[in-house]
Amino acid sequence: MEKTFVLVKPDGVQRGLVGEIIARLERRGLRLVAAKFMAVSQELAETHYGIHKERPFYASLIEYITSAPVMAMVWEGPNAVAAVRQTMGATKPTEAAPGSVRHDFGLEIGRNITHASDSVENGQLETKLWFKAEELVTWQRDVDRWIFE
Ligand code: IDP
Ligand code: MG
Repeated sequence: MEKTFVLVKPDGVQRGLVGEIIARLERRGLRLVAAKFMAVSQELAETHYGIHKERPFYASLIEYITSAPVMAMVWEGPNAVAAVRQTMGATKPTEAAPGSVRHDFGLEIGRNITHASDSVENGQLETKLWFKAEELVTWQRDVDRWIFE
């Protein structure tokens, strides 16, 4: 089953949106695999956002993601990567589709509430970076056959 890595970023946690975001992913039919409420170290932040190291917003991005706790999660389902990116919406809240998390709760790109992996490969890499293998739960939901074809 395809897996993807999701973060409720510090602004989402501070604004009390953890439950709202989990509810949206559950309602979509995705299945929770792992979750961890945690502070983000400088080192973890820099590894996670290593790809953006040369970008002008890198320093503020690291400051943002380490500024308060985050809710780190892994979700799975058919096309989980694309489905979660769609539920979160485009990076820039003013370009995010109405009904998406970033549209419904956000205004600024630097306060866009969530992170979600952008490919299956990055989903695997990010899951490995944030979670130990034994923290991932393999399970069946009774409703799975009504959601997964
Ligand atoms: P994504 O989170 O939708 O995958 P990325 O392009 O991978 O977007 O950028 C990672 C994060 O960096 C964004 O979610 C956002 O928080 C921040 N970011 C991206 N571009 C900018 C910018 O131009 N200014 C400030 N922050 C930015
Ligand atoms: Mg990204």
